[in-house]
Amino acid sequence: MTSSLPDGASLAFGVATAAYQIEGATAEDGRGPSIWDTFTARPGTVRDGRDGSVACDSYHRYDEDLDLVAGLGAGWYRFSIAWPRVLPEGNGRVESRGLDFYDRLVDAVLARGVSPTATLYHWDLPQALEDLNGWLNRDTAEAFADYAAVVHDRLGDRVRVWATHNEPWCAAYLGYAAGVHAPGRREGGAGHRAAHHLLLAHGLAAARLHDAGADDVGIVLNLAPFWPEDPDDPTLVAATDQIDAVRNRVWLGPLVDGRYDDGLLEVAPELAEPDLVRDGDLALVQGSADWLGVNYYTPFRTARPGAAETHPEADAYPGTSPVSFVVREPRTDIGWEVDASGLEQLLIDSHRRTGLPVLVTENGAAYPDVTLDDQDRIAYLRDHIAATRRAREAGADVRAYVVWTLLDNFEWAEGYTKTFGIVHVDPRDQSRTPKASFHWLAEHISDSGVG
Ligand code: IFM
Repeated sequence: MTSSLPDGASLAFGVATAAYQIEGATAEDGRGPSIWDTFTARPGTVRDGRDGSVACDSYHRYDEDLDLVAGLGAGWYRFSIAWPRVLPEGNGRVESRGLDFYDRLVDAVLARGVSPTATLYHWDLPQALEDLNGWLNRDTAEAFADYAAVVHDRLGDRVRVWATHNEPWCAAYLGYAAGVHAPGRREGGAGHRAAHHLLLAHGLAAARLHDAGADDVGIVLNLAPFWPEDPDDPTLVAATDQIDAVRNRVWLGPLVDGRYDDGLLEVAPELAEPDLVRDGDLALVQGSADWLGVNYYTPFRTARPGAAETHPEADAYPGTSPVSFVVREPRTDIGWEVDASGLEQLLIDSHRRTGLPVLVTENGAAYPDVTLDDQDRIAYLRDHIAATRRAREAGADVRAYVVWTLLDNFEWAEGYTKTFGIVHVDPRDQSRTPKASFHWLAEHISDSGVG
C-alpha cells in the first residue's frame, strides 16, 4: 500500500470548494436535479431566496479558479463531485458528460502542479433517490457505493486521495431532523436512521474503492468540541455528553470500535434496531477509513436550558436533554465564536481516538464583504494555522490545513449572505478578486516552503 497523502514532514496547504456551492450549470450536460435544487425552490428555505443554479459559474470558469489555486501556491485542491451530474437518476444510467467534466477538471488541477482530492458526497443527493426516501432508504447506501465505483473507475488513475462524505452530521441531522438543510424533513429520530445509512454508504464505498486499488479513502467529519460552562454541574455535564454522542461519537464509534456506544444508544434507540443496523454493517465501517478529515469552525459552550441562547440547530440533536449555548465574543458574521484552541484540542483528541492521519479539511470564517482588506479573516486563519501547528507539536499526526473556501459562494440556508471566500466574486459579472487574506495566505505558504 502506497499512500499519496501529504507525508506530514511539514504542514501541507490546500483550499476547498464544493460542487453545489460553486458550479452552477445545474441544468447543463444532462445533470439531474438534486435535493438542493428542490429545497431551494421552496419559499422560505434560504435566507435570500436564492439557489445554486448559477452560483460562481465555476462549471464554465474552472480554469480561472484553478489559476487562483495555483497562484495561492496551495499544494492541494479539495473539490466535490456532484452525484446527479454522473448519475442523473442516482443509479443506473451514467451521464458521460458529467464524468467528462470532472475528467477535465482533474487534468486541469494536475496541469498546475496541484494534487486533487475529491469528495464524493457534499450533500447533493439526486432527487430521484430522495423520492424513494433518500438516506432513510438502505438502498441509497448501495447506490452510493455504485456511484463511487463509477467515479473511481474514471478518475482513480489521477485522483489518489478520496473522501466519501463531507460532514454527514449535517446531511443526516440538519436534513432529516432539524429540516434546515435539504431535504428539509423534521422527523426527529430520522436523523439517526439517516446517519446509519450514511455510515453504511461510507463503508460500502470504501470497500469498493479499496478493491479498485485506492489507498487513501477517508471521511470528513465536522466534529466539535463541547464545553460545559459549569464542569461541576452533573446535569449539564450529562446533557453535554449526550450532545457529544450525537455530534461526534455516532461516527467515531463505528469507525474505530465497530459499535455505537451505550450512551449514544440511550438517546438514539433507533441505532439498536436490528432492521436498521444489520449484522455486519458496523464491522464493515470499522477500520474502513485510511485518514480522517476534520472540519472545524467554532467550539460549543453548553449551559442549562434557558440560561443562554437556544441553538438555531437545537432540533438537530434528537433524543438529547435540552441545553442552551453560550456564544462568546468575538464572533464571525455567521455568529460563530472564534476560538482556535478548540481546533488544537480537536486535532489532538481525534488523532488520539482514531490513530489515523488527520487533515484539517475545512477551516475558515465568514466576514462581511464590505472591503477586500479582510484583516479579520487573516487573523482567524493565522490563529487557526498556529493552533494546527501546536497540535502537531503535541504529537497529533496532522498532515494538511485546507482553507474553506476559495470563492464567496452559495452558503446553503444562508444563501449568498455569508461569505467565507478568500476571493471575492462579483455577482453581477462573476469577476473574481483576491482579498487581502488570499495574498496573506499565499505569502504564508511560500514562507513555509510547502504547498
Ligand atoms: O459552506 C460550508 C461547507 O459546505 C461545509 N462546511 C461548513 C461550511 C461553512 O458553513
